[in-house]
Amino acid sequence: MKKIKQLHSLQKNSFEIYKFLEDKNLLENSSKYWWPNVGTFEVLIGAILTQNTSWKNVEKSLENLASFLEFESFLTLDESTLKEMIKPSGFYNQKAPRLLQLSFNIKRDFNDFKNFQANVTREWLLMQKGIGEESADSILCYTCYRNEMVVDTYTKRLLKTFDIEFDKYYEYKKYLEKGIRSSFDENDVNLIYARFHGMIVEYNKKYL
Ligand code: 39A
Repeated sequence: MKKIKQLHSLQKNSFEIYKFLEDKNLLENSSKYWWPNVGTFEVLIGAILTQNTSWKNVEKSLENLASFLEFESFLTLDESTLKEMIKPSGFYNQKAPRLLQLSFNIKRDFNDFKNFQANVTREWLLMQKGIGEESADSILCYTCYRNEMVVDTYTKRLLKTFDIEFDKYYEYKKYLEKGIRSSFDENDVNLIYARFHGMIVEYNKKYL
């Protein structure tokens, strides 16, 4: 349920917020989709490691994991080695077994990573231990190139500055997706969602 803080007619739709962010050149030093190495297994690992920590810490863990970032080589890691490698991004006692279990489940249900990318559903991801809505949408948007917008605490903080607040994750998601879907060609939506979320994160880091 939306908490109305100003007249509807004065409220921005999400495309106006997208344009407001675009004007600020927030992604001038980023890659095309903002998240590095989109479409790879590394993004899935990053989406779990970034829970409750900063991206700088995730980068340190990803550097430690450099030779295990391919799906098949990640499967060869044992839990204690993985814990050691992901220590910089915190909660390693939780994250290591969850990452390994997730990888085993991908192997069991999809056999290879390409098949996972093409066929995984949001429901499958949400059944995995340690994957909530934000991580599921990050994996779908940045690993699988799906039209799914990510909502996180940065999103909520930015929208609050425009007096836009909702109770539920899916209400934020629908609000953000609606303005973009009605303004862009269907084929461009994944890229726009990816950049929109990236701009929201960078705006928070720079201004909020
Ligand atoms: N918080 C974050 C990030 N900050 C990020 N980058 C910068 C590139 N990614 C990919 C995810 N979460």
